[in-house]
This record gives sequence, structure tokens and C-alpha cells, in this order.
Amino acid sequence: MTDRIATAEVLVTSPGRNYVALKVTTEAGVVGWGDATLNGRELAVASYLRDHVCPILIGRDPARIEDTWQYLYRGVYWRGGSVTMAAIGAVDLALWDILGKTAGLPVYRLLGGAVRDRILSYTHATGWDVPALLDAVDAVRDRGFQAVRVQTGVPGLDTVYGVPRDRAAYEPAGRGAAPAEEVWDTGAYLRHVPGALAEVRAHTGDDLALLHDAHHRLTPSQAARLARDLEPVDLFWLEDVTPAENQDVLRLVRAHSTVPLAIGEVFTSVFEFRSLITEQLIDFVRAAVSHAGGISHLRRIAALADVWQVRMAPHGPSDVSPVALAGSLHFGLATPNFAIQEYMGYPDPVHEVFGHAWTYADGHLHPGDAPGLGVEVDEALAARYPYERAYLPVARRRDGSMTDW
Ligand code: CS2
Ligand code: MG
Repeated sequence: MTDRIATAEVLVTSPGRNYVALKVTTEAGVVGWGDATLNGRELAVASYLRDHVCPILIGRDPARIEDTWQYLYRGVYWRGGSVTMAAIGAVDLALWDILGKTAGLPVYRLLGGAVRDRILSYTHATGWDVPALLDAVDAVRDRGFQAVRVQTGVPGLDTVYGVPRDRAAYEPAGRGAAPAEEVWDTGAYLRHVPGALAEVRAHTGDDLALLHDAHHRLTPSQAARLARDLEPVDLFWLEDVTPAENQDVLRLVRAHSTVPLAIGEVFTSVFEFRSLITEQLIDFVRAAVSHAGGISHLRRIAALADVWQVRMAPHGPSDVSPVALAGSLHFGLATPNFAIQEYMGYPDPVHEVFGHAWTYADGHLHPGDAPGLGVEVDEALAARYPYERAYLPVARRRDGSMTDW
């Protein structure tokens, strides 16, 4: 007998930071979880799901995952965009979770089975000055990581993307009535970063993969200059050198450097990646399983990328919940051109609300062998952490004009 979707509910919880979870329950009582978190715009996705998507899921066959994806993507005239794709991603994750639980298999086995034993992961090391950064890199190495993203403070700037002021973990979204305003100076950044990262490389030796995120801030010539100046550091990748809208710039960057380029945490579909992949302008795809339409759509991006030797490296900051991280890991274990998973980690309350089968050990992640995605949300505990409005910061140049954060 065909099972049917009985209910679809949205849960918003804030165990330290906001998360939006989707709970889909079938008539047979199987529960699937999805992640619909969009940092700083959480309630937009919650409403999109509650008001427009959940009602039309009821009665559908949960095993028709691809058909539901097409129904939600093509069945809306106003298609695409971060809110829509995060909502579709949440449904897709929940349906894969249900299929796995129904079959009694972890999702990676439904995707064709493991093609690797474990998934290489990277985490973040940050420091306001070089000595603090070197300490942070050493601490990350002591935890077993073989790859690390390094971000450093810039002399003359009070705030810098990715670098917390205190020793607390970096969490860009701030709670409050309005976004924090940061002052940004690309010239100061360009003068400081290549030397600082060269010191990190001299300190670590060759056997640690180093990554750096420019977070969308550079003009075309600045991007080319940074890539060129970072050549001696031998980066694993340089991320988001320019605003996502200007893809043509990457031709200029390529002409000046062989530094591997990673792009796309704000992209939500294969259509946005098409020329980046087919013109070989990038080396790594950063789309998140939650923001880019779920496992079903990330597989489509990966299939296109594989033809051009581009590899998958999904976004995994703390605003990607443990549910989406699980989805990414099942996908990663079963996908040949998967390279590396970002893993910032979570504070304890997040681990308690989202109990998970995935594990971290020795620089690697594994999704675990529990049926489905292997994440169960403790709803009673989640209810003790109500939503709190939070915004990502905005950035202004020294003259007060807005720039990309
Ligand atoms: C990022 C994120 O992890 C990354 O590479 O660029 O830190 C990003 O700034 C946040 O996810 C924004 O919500
Ligand atoms: Mg990034």
C-alpha cells in the first residue's frame, strides 16, 4: 500500500542561533526532517513552507521525491531564489529521510552506496594578529584537522569577516533590532593578507591544506591581484573572490593565477553554476544541500560538475543545521567528485536539540548508518529556545557607502 504524507509542520528554534526545521509525517507514522534555515531571513522560509508548501504536500506519496521536487520547482511560476530553493531543499531532505527510514537504510546507500570510507573536512582558524592565528591553526591541528580555513584581522579595521573579537566561536548573525554596520577597506585587506598567510604556511609546513574566504568583496582587478599574491601560499582554495553576480570576472582571475577557486554558497541552482562549470572558471562548488534544493538538486549540479573535473565542497557553517549537514554527508559519501565538507561545529545546545548519527574523528566526518539521514529533533527541548530576530552584518566603505559584506 502506498504511504501518504499526513502532516508537514515547521519548527523554528534558537539553541544559540536560529534554525528552521521541517517535519514531514506519513500516514504510516514515518517522520522525516529537513533544514530550511536561511541565516537572517529565517521566517521568510518558514512562511513560504507553512503558507504555500505544506498544504500541498498532504496526501502525496513521500517516495516520489523527484516528482515532488519538479512539482515544487516547476509548479511555481515565480521560480528560484534563496527562499524558494531553501524551502524545496527542506522538503527534499525530509523525503529522503523518510525513504531511508522506510527502507531501513542510510540515505547514502539509496544514492548508490559509499564511494569512500570517510569525508575530509575543514574547519576555521582565526586570529586578530599573526601570532594568535598561528595558535589557532595549531589548536585545529591538535583536533586532527588536515585542512583549515584561515582568516585574519587587518590592521586599521575594527571588524573583519570571519574573525571574532574575543575567543568565542565566530557567529556573524547578531541578535537585535537591526544589522550591525561594519567598516570595510579592501586596500588594507589586500596589503595585509598575502603576508599573513605566507607566515601561516611557513609555520605549518606543506602537509596542511589551507583555505581562505574573501567573502565577495573584491573588484575584478583586486580579485586577480589577490589570487596572484597568494600563489606562494599554495592554497587548497580561494573562495568567493568577487560578488556572486559577476561571473565573467573569473576569466581575469584565471589569467593571472592558478590558485584553485571555490564559489557558490549563495547560489541555489545548477542554472547559476552552468557557465562557471562549463567554462572551467571554478574548481569547487560551494552550494549547500539545504540552500540549493536538497540532495536531489545537488546531485544534478555534481553530475554536471564531474564532466568538467569540478568537485563538490558544500557550505557547512553553523547556520547550516545538523540535519542539512547529515544530508551533505550522505551525498558526499556516495558522490565520486565530492572533495571536502566545511565543518564549523556547533555549540552543545545544538547537538542536544538535533541528535545525530554523524560523527567527526581525525579530520573526517561520516554520516553514520542509522536509517534515513540519522538526525532526530528533540521537539520539547527545541521549544525551550524560541526564535530571536537576528541579522547578518552589513558593510560600508570608509566614505560611508554600502559595499558587499
Ligand atoms: C561562509 C559563511 O562558511 C563560509 O564559507 O562564507 O560563514 C557565511 O558568511 C555565513 O554562512 C552567512 O550566513
Ligand atoms: Mg564562504
